[in-house]
Amino acid sequence: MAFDGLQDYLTALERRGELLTVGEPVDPELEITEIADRVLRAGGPALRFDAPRGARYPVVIGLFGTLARTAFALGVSDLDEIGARVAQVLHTQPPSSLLDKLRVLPRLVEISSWAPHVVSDAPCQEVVEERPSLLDLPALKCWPGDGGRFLTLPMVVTRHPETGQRNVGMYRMQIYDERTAGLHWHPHKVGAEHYRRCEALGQRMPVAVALGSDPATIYAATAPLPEEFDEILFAGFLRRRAVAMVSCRTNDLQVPADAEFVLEGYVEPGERRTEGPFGDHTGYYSLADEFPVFHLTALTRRKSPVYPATIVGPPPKEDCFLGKATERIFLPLLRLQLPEIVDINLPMEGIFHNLVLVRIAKRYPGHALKVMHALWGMGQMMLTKIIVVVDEEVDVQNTSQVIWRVGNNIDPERDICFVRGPVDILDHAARLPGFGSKMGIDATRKLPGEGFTRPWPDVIEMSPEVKARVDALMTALGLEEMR
Ligand SMILES: Cc1cc2nc3c(=O)[nH]c(=O)nc-3n(C[C@H](O)[C@H](O)[C@H](O)COP(=O)(O)O)c2cc1C
Ligand SMILES: [Mn+2]
Repeated sequence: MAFDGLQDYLTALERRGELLTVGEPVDPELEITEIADRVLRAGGPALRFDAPRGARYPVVIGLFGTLARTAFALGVSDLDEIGARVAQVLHTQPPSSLLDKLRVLPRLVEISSWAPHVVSDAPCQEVVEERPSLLDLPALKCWPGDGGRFLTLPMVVTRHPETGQRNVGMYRMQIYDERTAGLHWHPHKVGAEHYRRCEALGQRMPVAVALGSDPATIYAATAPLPEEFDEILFAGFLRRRAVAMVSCRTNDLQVPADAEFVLEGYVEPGERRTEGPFGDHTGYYSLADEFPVFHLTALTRRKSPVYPATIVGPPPKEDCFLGKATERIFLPLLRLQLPEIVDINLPMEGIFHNLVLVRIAKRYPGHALKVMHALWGMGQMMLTKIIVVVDEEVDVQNTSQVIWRVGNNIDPERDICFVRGPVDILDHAARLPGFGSKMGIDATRKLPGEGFTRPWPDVIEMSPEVKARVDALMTALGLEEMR
């Protein structure tokens, strides 16, 4: 099921009892954060603040505030359903016989139906502001040490100046004044690459920022897709319905027609300004640093828009659930390259780039090392600080099991490998920004071919016959509750 934009999604949430409207005046500076954080920790509803102090528009937060809500936002009851659909598309073989062709035809037609289309009349352009100002937006100051107010859920649209390839990424923006904002794309992200290309050509780069959309489109902006893959096409796949796009008024980019607000503008080559500090998703402040500057040329909006926000900070926060969606949706993609991977878990406390637990079907000496190095060579996985590899009988979703196995199975000097390479720009412990060391822990059972000649003991388990006998006995013993 696809939603007709953010407000349609909010209506659906309300029907499920997952939207609370707050009529009391609440301050977008710090107060909304504290309320949203408490509600999220309690597994509570999404929140709509109708009277944020000093603001012209309502603020909504918590769109992805639980795992179940995130699944609902993406039109499924379980995120693995999307992973299964991804696997199905990936395994569509090129047809050989005519009969095969006829068989795959419906699927190919379905794939082409996800491609975005352009409309001329769009809700996000119902109002074109005559005096556009970023200060009209009820942007949050999230944490006490933040350097100002930030757009925290923006879909930032850019285009590669040579190939024309579009990208949509979620990169926070710090509002400086009516017409300018900082653009915090990390150097490893696609928006930053487009900007580097523009700078090399000495060109001004058009940028458009959409705020609010169908939640699947919002999620797509956070997905670590290969650089050549259009997030809007991916959103169409998630929604099972193409995204309608509309051309901007003052640049030649396109934005989702269903957006609440659209900020049109550009960044100049060579221009930088101090951005931050910002209470980040690591749970620490990311310190002030120099980032490119967005210049606003137009602000368009719906007649009655709502402003979408999120907060990040010490986990769990909403981005943890978005990350879990990515873990489930992208597993089949990883398995395409690395079929030995049975499952992965990026625990929320590991804030995604710090810790990845990998379950593999180990087949040969050095197999765990091969998997680590492959992951460090794959897209944003390259930023993973710690990769732990376990055997296929270990459920990586159960971190208690993983810790138990890892502690038992490693000889640290032998089984921990250190490598150097790019690390997340938010890694404050790395000795240089964005460049440092990473660690792999091979907690698989060691093989003779790996030089391990001692006997390897079995894990303790009761025999099945005794288990069956005791199943029956438990009731007789008055212990049926503990069966
Ligand atoms: C709430 C939220 C805020 C984010 N903020 C940033 C940010 O400020 N800078 C950044 O580089 N990535 C940020 N990300 C992560 C990117 O959106 C993510 O890496 C995405 O895959 C980037 O898209 P790209 O591969 O097209 O560059 C954020 C993610 C979420 C969920
Ligand atoms: Mn991208």
